Amino acid sequence: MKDAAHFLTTLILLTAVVGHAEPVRINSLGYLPDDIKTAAVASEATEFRLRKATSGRVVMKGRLSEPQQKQEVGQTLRYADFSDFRKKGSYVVEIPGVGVSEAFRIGKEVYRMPFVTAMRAFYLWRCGMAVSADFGGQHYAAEACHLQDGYLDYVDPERAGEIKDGTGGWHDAGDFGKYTVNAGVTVAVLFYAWEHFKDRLEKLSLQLPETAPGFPDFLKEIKYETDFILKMQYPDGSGRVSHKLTRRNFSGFVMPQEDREQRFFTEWSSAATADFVGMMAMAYSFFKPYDAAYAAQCLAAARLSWEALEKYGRHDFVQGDFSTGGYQTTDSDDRLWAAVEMWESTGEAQFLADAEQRIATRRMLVDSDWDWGSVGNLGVYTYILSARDGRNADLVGKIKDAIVADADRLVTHSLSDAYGRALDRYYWGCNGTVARQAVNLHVADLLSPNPAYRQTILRNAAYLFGYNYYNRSFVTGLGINPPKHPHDRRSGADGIDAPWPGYLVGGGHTPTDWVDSQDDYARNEIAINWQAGLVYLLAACL
Ligand code: 9MR
Ligand code: 9MR
Ligand code: ZN
Repeated sequence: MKDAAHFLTTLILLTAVVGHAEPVRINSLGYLPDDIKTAAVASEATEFRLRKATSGRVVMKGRLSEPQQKQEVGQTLRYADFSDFRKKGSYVVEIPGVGVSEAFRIGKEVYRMPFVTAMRAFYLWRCGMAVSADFGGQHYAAEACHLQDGYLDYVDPERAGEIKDGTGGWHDAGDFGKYTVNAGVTVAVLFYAWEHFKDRLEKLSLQLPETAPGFPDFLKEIKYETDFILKMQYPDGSGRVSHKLTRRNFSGFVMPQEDREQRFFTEWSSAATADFVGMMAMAYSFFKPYDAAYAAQCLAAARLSWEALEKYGRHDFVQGDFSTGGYQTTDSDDRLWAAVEMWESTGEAQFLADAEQRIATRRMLVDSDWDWGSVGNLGVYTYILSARDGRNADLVGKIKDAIVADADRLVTHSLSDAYGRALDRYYWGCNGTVARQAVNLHVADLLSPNPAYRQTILRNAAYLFGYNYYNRSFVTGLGINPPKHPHDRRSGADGIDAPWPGYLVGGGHTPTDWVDSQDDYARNEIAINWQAGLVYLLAACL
């Protein structure tokens, strides 16, 4: 007790003396016992101390690194490395004369609650049913919304004014639209999380409503989306797939159930149709053990849309009357992914031939930096991890080399980045890519095990939760000083100060220009494709 009181006094004194001194940055979610553990500070100090958070007892002393100039953030940083300290508990890092970090934990469980919260964020995005959650002492709730989804005017002018069932699925982001292309990369990365980390995920309860009896919770949530995606196929039996289901323009900041403008199935696109094939072929494989009839329905739908891809050729989406999200993209990478998933799910030679021809003629075998607009990696990763026979051995070898080389580049960049971020670019939604690169790194680790790959995944997690220029988390409700004003209609409209929990915001367009402002949708929105990356990343850290 005496210790604790003394430590508190020291803390208060320190804070008073140093005022607005440099923060001591730390991984706010905490560290696994065998992590690389660092703190960073911009100061001339040379020593650091690790203290117990409660008693203040010093458990380790060490020297800071030599100063390192980090041009991207305009800072000269010194690092405390306490990787060797492995004892579980709560700690702070103190830099004498500068300040004390936030308290953090060392323990095996540090990623569990964040993982569950990030995955439950998908449930809270559900359209077409009431949702609610208790978090941080608040009760968040929305009523069933968009029950009139959607009108057929743009699919078949002769059926203008008629509604076909398009209810369900997740809202896309801070807006309430539903977009097939963005669903594609989202669903695929979530299925990857299940495939790669099943042993950990199947043990975790997500406390979801019973919308898929007999399914493990994690797959239950994905099925809520595929149930909806099935409804995006044209009603004419052609297999073409609507690009999106939205209003003509964006709504204001209202709760979803207050958004009552007409929403339309839009015209089809070949990218959306190919992504539909990719999602439905995966749904077939992953859902078959739990519901064979549903799985068969998914595969039949995938085959029909595959035929549409062959019959109709390339067809880009044109916005026309719409000003909601565009998600306009060429379809060659989407077709590659579709072909691989059809092969993986059926083993049929025609799909393998098509897939290998498309992979072999790809400009880059692996994309470091990828998202909804470039989904070829999904095909390449499924192909390389497949247990099926018959692949071209030469191509397999080249792909392995490319995946390892890509992961090595990510490791190298992460080690030189001020805060361990592996991605070297900044743009709308780049935080989602930082998270999604956990797929690049983990697949490389499966093919050619190297502890540096997992360490880089952990560094990216640390970056997103507060070990960064801002000393702030990018995920609502979690980590150090998280975003309070995401561009999210529910969070803006529900009368509760704290935003809906567990959501990753898009991030800055330069290393230092992020702002926590609701108006800044290009930097502070949330979105399912970024969130899926976050879920995968946290699953990898579990
Ligand atoms: O809220 C919209 C957001 O979800 C989109 O990502 C963004 C870009 O398409 O557009 C936002 O809507 C804005 C609209 O484009 C222009 N008027 C202000 C809207 C934000 O309130
Ligand atoms: O994530 C999308 C980003 O890559 C684009 O640059 C941006 C502008 O077209 O749109 C982003 O997606 C938004 C979508 O258009 C509408 N819903 C919100 C999405 C996230 O901001
Ligand atoms: Zn809705």
